[in-house]
Amino acid sequence: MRRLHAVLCSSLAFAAAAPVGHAQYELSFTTLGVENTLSGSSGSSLGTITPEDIAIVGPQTGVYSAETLLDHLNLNTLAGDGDGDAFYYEAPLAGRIDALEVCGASADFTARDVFFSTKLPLPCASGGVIEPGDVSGIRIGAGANPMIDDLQIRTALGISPNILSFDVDAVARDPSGALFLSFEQDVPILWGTQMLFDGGIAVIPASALTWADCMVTAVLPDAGFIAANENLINTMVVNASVADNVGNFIQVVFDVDGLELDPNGGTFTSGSGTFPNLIFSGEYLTGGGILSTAAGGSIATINGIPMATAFGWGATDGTQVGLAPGGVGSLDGLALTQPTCRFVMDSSTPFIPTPGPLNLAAGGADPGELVYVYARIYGVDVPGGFQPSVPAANPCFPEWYLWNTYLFSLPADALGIVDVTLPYGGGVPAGNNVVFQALTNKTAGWSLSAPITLQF
Ligand SMILES: [Ca+2]
Ligand SMILES: [Ca+2]
Ligand SMILES: [Ca+2]
Repeated sequence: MRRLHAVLCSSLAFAAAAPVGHAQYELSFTTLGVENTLSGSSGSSLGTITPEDIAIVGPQTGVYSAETLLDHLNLNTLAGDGDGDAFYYEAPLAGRIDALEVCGASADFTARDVFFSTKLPLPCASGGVIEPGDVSGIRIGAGANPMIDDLQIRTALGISPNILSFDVDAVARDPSGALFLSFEQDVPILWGTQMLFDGGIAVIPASALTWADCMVTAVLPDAGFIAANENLINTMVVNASVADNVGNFIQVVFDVDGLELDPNGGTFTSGSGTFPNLIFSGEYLTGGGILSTAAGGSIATINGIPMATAFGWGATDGTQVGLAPGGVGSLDGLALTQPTCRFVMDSSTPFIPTPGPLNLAAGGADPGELVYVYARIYGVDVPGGFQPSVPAANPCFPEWYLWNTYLFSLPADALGIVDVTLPYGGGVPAGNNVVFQALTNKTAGWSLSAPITLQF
């Protein structure tokens, strides 16, 4: 097996992150409830989208189905044992991924370019806690990597420290550097002179934010304001004339939960200014509906596909974003990108305290291509530890998790998935965690998967 390792490792060194060169968009999103992919993902655990998973749908997924981009087990591995309880598998981890943004080049973004907000505080093993009011990523080495944090948002919008339940639930970054935000609760802003309802949208203009790459390094106090209040958003919802997941007319948004720039451009005007058109999801937009501020309120269109069903034409059933129909709820976070490399591991058996089944799944391989699965026993669980990784240039997950044990290789099925359940008879000492990572040759080059950790 040494030779195989040598071949694969040298292949990684030559892999280049070449642009995919596709004009169409992919939509990354999170969901308010548990949903299933339209494809079924070959019956693997990748076919379940929980509120702690990030899904992606678009032209690169083969069939038009949402698929897992990053599973909660991947984020668990990235964050490490942040709560220091010497237990490396946490469920729930972050409650929900309730806001999503991709920063940097939107072509060929990787897991480290994904920024998000959480419902619960997410402690990171090597430093920092991602608070519900932050928008953050997790940097290599398991530390919080904020795009903008709770305190900066409070400063820019004049939100009192006495407001304890402060939770970002939608974010969109204008290429100009402005940030659009919505919150989970109604929040008094500008020192109580205005109320931003949960169905409204605030803006922090670019002139009030200093950026270093994808991180806000300074904010101007009290420079943000309401871009669209909840009444305006509700008017837009009515104007869109959109059906919910049982075909009923939707009259109010209830809560804006996801935001992104409208890929079709244009602007909207409110009482406070003129802004780029935004697309948004919301709590009453069931069936995974997405609307736009364009034309006074309309059904959003991505790659020419309407993102909801017009009232009178049946239900919005979720298939427009690649979810399996049947009571599909609303979308939570939204982020549009150019098509990107997707290769991810998951498992339906994250905690294996005694001998029994051990499930490993990988998704996003090219159909028929061999998927190589590797592992590394991290060792006896220490409080606050995390699985070490090193940067590795490849089109998919940008780090190698230092695996040293080859497990198996199998060809991916027609959906690009390998799903194996092995009889695990013991062998890993109890109280150890094991990191798994897959490798495959994709059209874009030799690619590493997002890693998972199983707890023994
Ligand atoms: Ca833990
Ligand atoms: Ca949040
Ligand atoms: Ca909101």
